Amino acid sequence: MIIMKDHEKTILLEVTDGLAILTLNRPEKLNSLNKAMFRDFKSALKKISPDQGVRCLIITGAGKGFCAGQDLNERSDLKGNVPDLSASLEKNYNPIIRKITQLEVPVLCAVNGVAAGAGSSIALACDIVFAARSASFIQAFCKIGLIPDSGGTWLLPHKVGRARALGLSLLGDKLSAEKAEEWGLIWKCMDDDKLLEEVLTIGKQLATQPTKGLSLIKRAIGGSFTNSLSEQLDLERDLQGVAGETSDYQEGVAAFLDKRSPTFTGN
Ligand code: LHQ
Repeated sequence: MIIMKDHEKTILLEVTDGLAILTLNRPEKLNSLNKAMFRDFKSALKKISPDQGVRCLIITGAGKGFCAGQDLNERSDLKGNVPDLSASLEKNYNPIIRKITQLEVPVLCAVNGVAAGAGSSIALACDIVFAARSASFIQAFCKIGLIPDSGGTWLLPHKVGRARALGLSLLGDKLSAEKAEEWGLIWKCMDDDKLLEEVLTIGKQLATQPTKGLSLIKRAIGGSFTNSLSEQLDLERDLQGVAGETSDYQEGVAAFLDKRSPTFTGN
C-alpha cells in the first residue's frame, strides 16, 4: 500500500459544498510542471463536473509562486538530444488547457505569485482570473528559444491585442498583476493577504448559482471568437433554448415574482 503524505501530492483537490479547490503543490519548485503533476492534474480535472457535485472550481498554487511552467529539470538531460516538445504538448499541456476551458462550471484562478511560461497560460485559460498584487505574469518561453504554448499565442492576443501580445512574448518581461488588470489580461488584482479569502467568497457564491446557465454563458462567449454576428445570434438562440428548459430558470423567475431569494439546484 502506498500512503501519500500531503507534501508528496503534486496536486491537492478539496471539494466542499460544490466548490472545488485545486492547488498546484510543488512549492519548492514554484509549482513547475513535472510528469507526476501532469498525471495528477489530469486526474483531478476529471473529478470536476456538475454530475459529480462540483459547481465551481478554483485553481491556485501552494507557496510563493503560482506556476513556473515546465519543470526544466526534466529537460536537464537534453545534452544535444532533440526532444519531442510537440508530443509533450499533445500529451500533457493541450489536454489540460482543453479540459479547463471546456469544464461545465465556472473556473476561477487565484494567481498567488509568479505565473511563468505554461503557468501563465494555465492561469489565463481560466474563466475569471484574480491575482495577488505581488504576482506577475512572464512569457518566459522566448528566453529559452520557445514560443508561448498551452494556448499562449491565442489567449494573449485575444485578451490584450497584437501589440501587447507581441511585446510580452518577444521580450519576456515580467508583467505586474496591477498592469495585467489595467490591460484586461486578468479580471482583478487584490492585496496578497485578501486573495484567497476573497476568491473563496466568490467561489462559494458561484457554487450556488444556476450552473447549467453559467456553462451556457461560457459556451456562448467562447463561440464569439470565431463566429460572425449572425452566427452568434443563431448560437444564442440555441443556447437560450436550452437555458429556458432548466429548472433553475423556473426557480429564478418564481423567486423574482415571489420577492424571495432563489434556491438553484444547478439543473
Ligand atoms: C524551477 C522552475 C522551472 C524547475 C523555478 N523548472 N525549477 C512546454 C512544452 C514542453 C517543454 C517545454 O516547455 C513548455 C512550456 C513552458 O512552460 S516553457 C517555460 C518554462 N519556464 C521557465 O522558463 C521559467 C523558469 N523560471 C524562472 O525564470 C524563474 O524561476 C521565475 C522568473 C519564474 C521566478 O524567479 P524567482 O522568483 O527568482 O525564483 P527562483 O528562480 O529562485 O526559483 C525558486 C526555485 O524554483 C529555484 O529552485 P532552487 O532549488 O534553486 O531554490 C528554481 O530553480 C525553481 N524553479 N522555475 N520552470
